[in-house]
Amino acid sequence: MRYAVLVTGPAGAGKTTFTASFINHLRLSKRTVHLVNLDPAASPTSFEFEPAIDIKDLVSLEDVMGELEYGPNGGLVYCFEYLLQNMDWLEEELGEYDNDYLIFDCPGQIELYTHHPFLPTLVRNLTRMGMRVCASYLIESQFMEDRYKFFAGVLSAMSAMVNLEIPWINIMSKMDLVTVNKEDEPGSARNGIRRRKDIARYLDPDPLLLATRRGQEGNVSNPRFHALNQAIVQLIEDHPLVSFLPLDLTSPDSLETVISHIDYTMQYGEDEEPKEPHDLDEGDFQDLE
Ligand SMILES: Nc1nc2c(ncn2[C@@H]2O[C@H](COP(=O)(O)OP(=O)(O)OP(=O)(O)O)[C@@H](O)[C@H]2O)c(=O)[nH]1
Ligand SMILES: [Mg+2]
Repeated sequence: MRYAVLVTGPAGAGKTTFTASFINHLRLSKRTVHLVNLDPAASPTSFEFEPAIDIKDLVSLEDVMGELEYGPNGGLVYCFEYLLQNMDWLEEELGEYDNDYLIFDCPGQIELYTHHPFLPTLVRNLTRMGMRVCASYLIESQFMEDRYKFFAGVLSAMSAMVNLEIPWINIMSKMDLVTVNKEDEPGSARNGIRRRKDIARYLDPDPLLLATRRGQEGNVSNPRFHALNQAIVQLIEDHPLVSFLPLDLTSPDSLETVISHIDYTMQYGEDEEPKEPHDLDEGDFQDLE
């Protein structure tokens, strides 16, 4: 059986870094894992592990920009169109990996997750090839510093989930950057220090975070936004699709918990009993009310 994990999410969310830690962890557990680089703009120095399959062998952003005079964004879209037309190239490359775990490091272009047909087509192809596919979607913990940015992240995750319709894990990355203040100090969130209770409200998004503080942060005093916020609150309340697993790469337990959830959604190791994911209560940031 082959397993494919797509590592997705907006620019700079920590996809490439997570991918490397993921591979490292699986290799230490003596599992066969390979990196597939799908980012035509990735620099060769950004990888800790050599990709087994690299989209840049088919098409690179640098060449597209140089030869066809595209800008960086148009160039990326061109690269994906090109890959879409050359799926047989990818299929051929993937053919060599028979019984393996493949981790796909995806680019950070948000268009790719909201409306571009590239990822749905890729998923259809992988599924047709008999792979079990799941996606992880990373947003970084700094998104919790600004509730509007955070809900934009939640909506982007929802939109990507609906677009792909495959088993899905949302991850709050870079949790090492969040310092937790146990005291209920007023204003602590504004200084980048959060209470554990607050963090729990973000990991399992509490739409009231968006509704109750209207106008208090200065940038949404226009009443028209109130109606919009209410509508978004309702959407998130009615469709609670998104919750986040915290990922702190400085903690091996945290990484292991996230990986156990990914394994579980794909029922990794079909001949074994399905494994329960690690209990989230072991993590640092849950259920602290
Ligand atoms: N503190 C901290 N920094 C991180 C972590 N993960 C990534 N970073 C930093 O965040 C930046 C972006 O990380 P990448 O892994 O390249 O992010 P990416 O999502 O692959 O970025 P793109 O491919 O450009 O979309 C780098 O400077 C990393 O060093 C983390 O867990 N903790
Ligand atoms: Mg990257």
